[in-house]
Amino acid sequence: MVDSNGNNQYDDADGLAIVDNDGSGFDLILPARPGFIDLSEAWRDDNENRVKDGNEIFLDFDSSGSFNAQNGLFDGPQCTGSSCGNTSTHVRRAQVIVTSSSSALIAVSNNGIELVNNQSAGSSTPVLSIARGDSALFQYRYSDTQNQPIASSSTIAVTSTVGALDGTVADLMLQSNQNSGRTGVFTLTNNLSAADTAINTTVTVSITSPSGVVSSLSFIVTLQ
Ligand SMILES: [Ca+2]
Ligand SMILES: [Ca+2]
Ligand SMILES: [Ca+2]
Ligand SMILES: [Ca+2]
Repeated sequence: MVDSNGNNQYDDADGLAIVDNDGSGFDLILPARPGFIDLSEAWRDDNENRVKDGNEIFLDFDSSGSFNAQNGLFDGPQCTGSSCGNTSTHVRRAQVIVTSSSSALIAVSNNGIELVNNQSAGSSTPVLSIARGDSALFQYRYSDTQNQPIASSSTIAVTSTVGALDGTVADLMLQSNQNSGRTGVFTLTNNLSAADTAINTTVTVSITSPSGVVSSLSFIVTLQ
């Protein structure tokens, strides 16, 4: 609440209950107008919809056996107004936690077209051909098995048996709770000399989880 008259107490002069907040705890809520933030009992918003659904657990502050919504009263100490409720409340703050699988999904695309992924049988024939001296740009997307971020501290490595790689070919997964996978970009250059004959190179994207589980995706590119 905002102590608008500066007397270190909640009193009627400080304003009435502000009920247009979801009380989910996902946001640090500070009142933008006189009054106090009126909170329901604290609950765990399992489906992140900012609504207390019937199957979500809650802290039963008043031991009533049921979930109490906002009560229109100021629940906290130093209350002298006509809207005083409980003398304390559960202070809460919510944070999304992602539990990642050790196995990773990997897909590689070129020019916006997916070439291969590690959920289906890989191709034993070349997926692309690169002229001598030219480069091709590849994007790879990776996630855990639920399309969430892979485990933090996983390592990501891109290798090729022939040709020159550049870009994000060695990376470390940082902590993240974004609701999606992550992408990297690399180029493969056909650095064969004029005297060389065309050759196939095998490119591999490999992800190693902190527990040592390796997920990888290999594909063949012809260096003309
Ligand atoms: Ca006051
Ligand atoms: Ca919910
Ligand atoms: Ca209750
Ligand atoms: Ca209240």
